[in-house]
Amino acid sequence: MRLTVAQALVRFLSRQFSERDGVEQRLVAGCFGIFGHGNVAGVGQALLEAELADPTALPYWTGRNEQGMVHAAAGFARQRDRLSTLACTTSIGPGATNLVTGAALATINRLPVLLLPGDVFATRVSGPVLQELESPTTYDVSVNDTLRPVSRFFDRIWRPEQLPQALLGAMRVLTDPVETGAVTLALPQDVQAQAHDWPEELFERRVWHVARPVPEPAMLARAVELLRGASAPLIVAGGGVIYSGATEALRTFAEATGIPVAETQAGKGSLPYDHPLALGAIGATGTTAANAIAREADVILGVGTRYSDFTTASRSIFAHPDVRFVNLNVAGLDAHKQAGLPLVADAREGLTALAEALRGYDTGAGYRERVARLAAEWDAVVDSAYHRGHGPLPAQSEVLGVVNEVSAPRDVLVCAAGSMPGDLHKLWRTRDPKGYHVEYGFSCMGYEIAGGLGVRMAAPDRDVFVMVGDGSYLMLASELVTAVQERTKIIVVLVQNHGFASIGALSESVGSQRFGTRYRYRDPGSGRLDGAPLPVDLAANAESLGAHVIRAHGVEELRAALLAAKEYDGGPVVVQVETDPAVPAPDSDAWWDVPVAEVSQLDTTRAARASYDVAKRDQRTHL
Ligand SMILES: Cc1ncc(C[n+]2csc(CCOP(=O)(O)OP(=O)(O)O)c2C)c(N)n1
Ligand SMILES: [Mg+2]
Repeated sequence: MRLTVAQALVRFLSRQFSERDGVEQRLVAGCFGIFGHGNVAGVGQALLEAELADPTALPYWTGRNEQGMVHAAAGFARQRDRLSTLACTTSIGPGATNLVTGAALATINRLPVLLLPGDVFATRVSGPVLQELESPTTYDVSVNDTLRPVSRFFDRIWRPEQLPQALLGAMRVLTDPVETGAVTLALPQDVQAQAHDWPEELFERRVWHVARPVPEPAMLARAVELLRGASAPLIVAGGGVIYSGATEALRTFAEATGIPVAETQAGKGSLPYDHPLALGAIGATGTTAANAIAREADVILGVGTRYSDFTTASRSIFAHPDVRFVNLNVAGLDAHKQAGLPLVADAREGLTALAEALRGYDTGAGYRERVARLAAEWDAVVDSAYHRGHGPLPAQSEVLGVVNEVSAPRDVLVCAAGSMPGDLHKLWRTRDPKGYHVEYGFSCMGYEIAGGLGVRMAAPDRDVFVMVGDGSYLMLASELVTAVQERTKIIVVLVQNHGFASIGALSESVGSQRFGTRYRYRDPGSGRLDGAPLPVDLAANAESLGAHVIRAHGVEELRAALLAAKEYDGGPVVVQVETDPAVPAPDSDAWWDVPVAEVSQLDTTRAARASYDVAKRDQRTHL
């Protein structure tokens, strides 16, 4: 079949499916793009031809910023448990390098996204082409090589003959739960347009099975032995529990054994918040309940977690002198962490096998009661944080409370950076395994709106509440326009506190006096950024982009606005609310390692360093 490289690529992608547990879905459900000279005549032409022949072949959406397109693809993939994703086509040069942040986010969060940047001429006859990087030492690098370290698979298609193998390799990585992340196929602009005779088999319908590896019996036996000897075990549930669809298996396992469950950011939703064995969030942004149990636990069963520094409170939270780890994880990299006993397997398969092998084991009524009591104490803290009645501006925790109370159990909460992820981790009451979507692998300002768009595209039957700070909004709100164009309903709660409340509080805690974290005029007198607040009106900004905007003053107006937003059906709604940045969320009783200056002229820094040195003593490496 004679087609251009780009036409062959589009035709191939339209025929790829993933399958797990017998359920098939499109592997690449569509393509975001921004055109430039590096892709308009190649991939752009192929997408046009495909759309005219069959609009469902590879649906196309126009993005506003390439980074935003990748965020949307990552949000989509996460909502679909990594079984389906989107492609992103870009021009060469800045269009391609704008992908880097999104690619890093996807790879760090282990989310499949397919990136298709244009690249410089393979023939080099027209070089240096507009936006080409010229190196005096080598002619075979381009700006796209910046995508190599942030991609789990990278290939450049210098010749049409290379395309079939590259495509098969790309699909393999996208559908492998261990290897998945950003997959980049760089496409020189002349090669995109080049015709070639392709074998028909290339375009046959292909179904990529997503594996559920089972635990090795020898390792299972060792894990069971360790767990049977535990008197105060704890499960740390990570994102792998959700992606594997293992929440039911987890619940059955926890109920049978009496082992309580603490959740990482990606694992939040593994159990409903009010389950008797749910301790809620663990670590630096955890609940006092989970952190108290974590300090005493003698065996930690990590399930689908990569033990980020927030989860381990920078390696200070697992304080039992003889604590041991059993790590059920599909990825060897994670299974071996904390010198744990590696149980390399799919979360659902592993939990089912463990439940069977641990029959008869129970932590006992006393332990179950202690867990329930600590959880109830935390729940009372959440309740008062939701209903603080702070004035004149509400506290952020009250805003989270109203969003939680107005949202339906199956609605999805999306967030990524600022002070909200930490507050949400400890305070959000999750009622559905797919109801909580905080991107905290990369914690990327600007993910929120774009990621929320992808979530809604993946789950059109759920309302999506995007919580975004003013700083994150300013970083990247442009996909609002995409949501307007597609009439995609997302409810954006824009929390205005005039700067970086999160980093401001962090700055203060490390003795840096909130330096450079407020959005203030430079004061002519002091010469510093401590003048009046800036006259920025983000609600007007959102309005100007075509979003439906509601300005809410205080908690009750916010409630009414969100109820109205739930009823609205004309595309994105932005609800702006101003909060008091000075009210902190309830304390987690946990630490985060942010090194403080060892010598300083400032009293604040010296005091912070003294506290840092004390906290550092609790840090340990588990060997
Ligand atoms: C792209 C990016 N740049 C910088 C940071 C570091 N950072 C984390 S939170 C934050 C401030 C966020 O401000 P805002 O969105 O207003 O949220 P708030 O802290 O006020 O809750 C910054 C600068 C980041 N996470 N991502
Ligand atoms: Mg802010």
